[in-house]
This record gives sequence, structure tokens and C-alpha cells, in this order.
Amino acid sequence: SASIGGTTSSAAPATTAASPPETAVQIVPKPVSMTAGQGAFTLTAGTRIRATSPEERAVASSLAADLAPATGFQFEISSGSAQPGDIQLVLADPGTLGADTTHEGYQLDVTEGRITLVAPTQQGLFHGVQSIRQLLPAWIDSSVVRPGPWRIPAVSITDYPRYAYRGVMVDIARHYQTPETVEEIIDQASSYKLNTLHLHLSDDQGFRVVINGFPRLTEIGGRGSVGTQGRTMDPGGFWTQQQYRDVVAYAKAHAMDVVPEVDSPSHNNAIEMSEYGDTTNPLLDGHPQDIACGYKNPPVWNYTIDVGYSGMCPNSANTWAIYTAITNQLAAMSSSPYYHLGGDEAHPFTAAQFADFMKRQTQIVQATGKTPMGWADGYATVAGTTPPPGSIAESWARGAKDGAAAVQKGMKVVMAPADHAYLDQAYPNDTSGLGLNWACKGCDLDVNYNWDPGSFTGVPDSSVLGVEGALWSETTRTLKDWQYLLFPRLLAISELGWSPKASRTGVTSPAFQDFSGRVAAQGARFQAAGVNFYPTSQVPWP
Ligand code: TNX
Repeated sequence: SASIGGTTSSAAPATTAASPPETAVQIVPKPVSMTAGQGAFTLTAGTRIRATSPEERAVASSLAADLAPATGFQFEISSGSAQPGDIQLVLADPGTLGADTTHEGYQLDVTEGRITLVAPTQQGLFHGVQSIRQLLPAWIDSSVVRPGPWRIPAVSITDYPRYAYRGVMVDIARHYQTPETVEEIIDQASSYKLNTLHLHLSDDQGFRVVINGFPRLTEIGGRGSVGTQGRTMDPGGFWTQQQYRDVVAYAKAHAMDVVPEVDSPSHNNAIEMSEYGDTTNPLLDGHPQDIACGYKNPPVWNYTIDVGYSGMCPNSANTWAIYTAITNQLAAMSSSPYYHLGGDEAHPFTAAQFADFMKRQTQIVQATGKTPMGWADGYATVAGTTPPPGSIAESWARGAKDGAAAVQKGMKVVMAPADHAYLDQAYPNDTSGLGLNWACKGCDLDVNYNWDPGSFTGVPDSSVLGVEGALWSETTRTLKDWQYLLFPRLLAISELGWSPKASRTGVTSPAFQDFSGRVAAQGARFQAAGVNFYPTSQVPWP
């Protein structure tokens, strides 16, 4: 049969050919269209990667680096003329991506004799390389040399994303994590073609990046994390600005942009308790106590998971000295066109105070050249104001009611409905102790997969910029904890953001069966790469 891995075949090759298709092709997210060829391309120590432009060479280097550990091959990157046996990367319009408004798509053609990858952008080439990696045996993701053969089944793939924004949010505020841990998530997320890393950098329990002029934000605000397992406080930490820049650069090299978030005006006890007593800072007016509008005394450090009590006062000049420094410095270091100003669960405020705060914060973000983005429950409901054109609301309410409010205000929406896209929620009947339980009771893979970002009442698909999986970190202490909650569920978010809309209803639906079958093939990849994951019974692991 010409149908491989249950995917769409747009043309049938001759049925009388000598050899059948190699192996089932199991790519996540599912490509727009694929046609199986005959035979396979085999990687050898002599395989050359042909690349000439800087964009081609950058992607060629990352391909060579990805393939080196398991194969033991040091691939030559050549700018000479193309020869049989080459993997050729070409930055050009392949002529097959007319429907791709994102310019992130690619055309991949694998034959026995060569591999040709053509894309109009460096991101498109990067995404094509991720498909090549998934076409190889799972051991390709091993960090030590494995025996081949390294065969890539012949196939022709035309592929591009449904949405321009495909995000994963990680929370390094509730529990501090190192740059290296975040880079491990970038490795995995980018291999499933997500293109945005949303960093939740500050919350009631911690502030995690150095801000010049305000050293107490990290010296005091970074010193702990939420207490777990009987402890009142887990270890804290913070990133230097150089570490932050390095993570942004690492993400860029993996075709991902970084959206920073310092949640405000609430969710910021860490800022308040750090700056409240900062009476000698020349950037403040000597009596910064007036920043605190919340009802808890900010110097009392709180490592519980409580939220909703803190708030910075809009009528304090010190508030704006602090926020302007934070916003300007983070915006200058970040790669995404968006800057997330938070705005959720701002309970201690009157509607007028909240509106005042959001207006000022919006102006500060706009002055940096970034487009403001905020949690829809707050930012899309600011009384008497319309956020500036192009601004983004991130919708997390069940049924996207907050997203509908954003659409009414002319905003674009990133869909992160908590009952489907909050990847910090516990798995069903799970004894790991990881995950909260408020948004979906026992959130297995089908729950993350069986919804459609473009089909909510009041939020037409044309208003949807994309989709995001959110990993809050109240219960997670280690990289392994993060991976356990993220995988394989992040793959559902990746597929919703990338693949064309299909009917997704129920564990027994053909779409879910097809998806879970492809996820099954990722288990060996996770194992080869040393990535922890939840072995859900909904996936037919081999
Ligand atoms: C809600 S939704 C939050 C976070 C929590 C999360 C836990 C939203 C913008 N805020 O502060 O960490 O639930 O699931």
C-alpha cells in the first residue's frame, strides 16, 4: 500500500515496484501531506550535508550535531556542487507551500540516492530537519554511539503549520530551574516544531532574572521556591542576564522565540517583598513601602502555593520605576515580538486601579517596540479600555469565555484552556504526587488532544494566533518531574498547533488512534534521549 503510518498519501507509487516502503513513517506533529517512495536513503560516514548560505549552514551544523553522537559520524558540510548521496539543504521557495502563511514550512524529498530539503526560511529548514530525525531509527537520539544501519525511508513530504504561534510555557518562579534544564525542554519542544518558549519568570514565590539597578529582586526574591514534601521552602536561584541571553540564543538556534513574563500587577509578592524595604536605592524615592497594595504584609515570605493576595499599586512612582526597569531590560534581551505582562487573578484591586495599571504597563511595553500579550481573564477585560491593535490575549478559562472577551476587543488569541492545555495537571490515578487537580481531574493524553483551538464559541479560527501548553511548577522540583508532566502530552499541543484540523473526538476515534500510534513511536526516542515520560495506557507503546 502507498499509505504509510496512517497518513495522507496524495499519490500512489507503482504497486509493482521491487521493494515495499521501508518502515511506517511516524511523524509528530502529523505532516500536511506525505507520499511513500520505494527503498531508503542510508546515512554513512561519507554522507555530506550540502549548504551554502548562512541560513543553510546554520541548520546543517545543527543537523550534523544532532546526528553525530549516535552515529559517530562527523558529517562534512560542503558548499561545493551537489552530488549523489548528499543531504541537500536549500533556502528557496519550493513552489509547493502556497498555503503556508507562516513561511515556516518545508518540502522534503527522500530517495535512495539523495535527500533534498527546500524551505523559504531558516525556520522551515529547521522543521524539515526535525522530520528527517524522526524518519531515522529511534536510537538516533542516543547520546552514545549505536549500531546502524541509519536508514531513512523514501518519502515526499509537503508540510507547514496551521498556526503561527505554537508555544510551551515553563514556570521557573514557583520552582527555580537552571538554564540547562530549560535548554533540555527547548531540545524536545523544538523537535516537535513548537516555536515559542514562554518563560514565566516571576510570581508570588520567586523572581528569577537579574535586573540591573534592582539587585534585591533576585538576592531576596530568588532565594527560595515553593515548599514541597513537608518542607517549608525548596531551593531557589536566579539567572544572570548573560544566562538569560544564552537561553534566548539557544532557543533561536532551535527556531524558537522567547516571550518573557513578569506577571503583574498581582502574582508579584516576590517583587514586593524584595523592594518594599529598599530605602537607599537611588532609583527609588526613599520610601518604597507604597508599592504594596495587597492585603498581606509583603516582607512576610510565603512559600505556599497561595496566590491572589499580592498587588503593586498603580499610584506609586516606585512601582513604575521598578516595572520600567524590568520591562525594558527583559524586552531588550528577548527574541519574540510579544511581551507578556501577565494580568491574571488581580484580586486586590478595584476595577479603576486595575485599568490604570494595565494602561501604564501597556505603554511601557509598547515603548520597547514589543506587542503586549496578557492573560485574557485580566487583560481582555480591562474596564473602559481597548488594548492596542495587534495585542494578544492568552485564553485559559474553560470554554474560552475570556478568549471571547478578547475577540470583542479586537485582540488575537493564544489558546491555552486550562482543562486541555495545562500540562501541570495530574495524570489519572497517578501516585507520583506530581501535578495539581483543579482544571481537569485526571488529565490523560486524549484530554490534551481532543479539542480544537479554532472551534470555541466567540473565538473564530481567524482570531486564533495559536496554542500553548502551560507547565506551572508548584509541584515539580526536577527536570525529570517536568518531563513526566510534559511528555507525551506536549505532543498533543504540538499537533494541534501544527497539523491541519481533523475530527478529534474520543479515545477510540480514528484521529486519536492515529495520533497515539505515532506517539508510541516516540517512546523509544524518549528512552534513547534519556527523557522521562508518563507511560499512559492510552498509547500502544511497543
Ligand atoms: C492558574 S491560569 C494560574 C497559575 C497557577 C496555575 C496552576 C493562570 C494565568 N494562573 O498561577 O500556577 O493555575 O495550575
